[in-house]
Amino acid sequence: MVKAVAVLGNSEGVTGTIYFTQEGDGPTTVTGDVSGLKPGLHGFHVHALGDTTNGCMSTGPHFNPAGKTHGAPEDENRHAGDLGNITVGDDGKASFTVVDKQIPLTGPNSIVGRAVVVHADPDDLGKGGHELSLSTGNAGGRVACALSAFGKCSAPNETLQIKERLTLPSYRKQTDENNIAFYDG
Ligand SMILES: [Cu+2]
Ligand SMILES: [Zn+2]
Repeated sequence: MVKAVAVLGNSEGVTGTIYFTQEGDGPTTVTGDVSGLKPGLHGFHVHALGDTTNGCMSTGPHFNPAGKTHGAPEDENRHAGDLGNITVGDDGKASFTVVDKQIPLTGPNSIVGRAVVVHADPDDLGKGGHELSLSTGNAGGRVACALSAFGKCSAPNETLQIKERLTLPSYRKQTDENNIAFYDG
């Protein structure tokens, strides 16, 4: 099991944590909690670069190793990074789980080290007829972004278990000796 995490935060009060897990060559499960967004749909993508020197603008276009046009997650013709929309409630919060086959955590098309981006507006999934529909889904500004990096927790409810495990002397010794950044299982 490979695990990654992206921790979102911006100056306008958007915060969130997005966990990724992948078992072998299987699909990747994305579990996230984001808050501080306006209610409604927000485009949610993996962008090509992990570069935030100019904020979310420098994360490049949607991750697109197959050279396709923008689409919905279930479409044949889509960018690998096209994860559709997240739905934000009236309280400004979104909790979501996405299972997707095109965003592996290992290998040449790994998304680890790339950026996860939440947009200001809905992603039209390539079907809006706007000049940007087939490149970005016309999802508006990049409200928040974060790099996905190797992590050790796979979901919010697992965090506690791992904290408990960290207090075990045998486990602490192992992680201290190896300086483990992530682990299998
Ligand atoms: Cu995007
Ligand atoms: Zn796209």
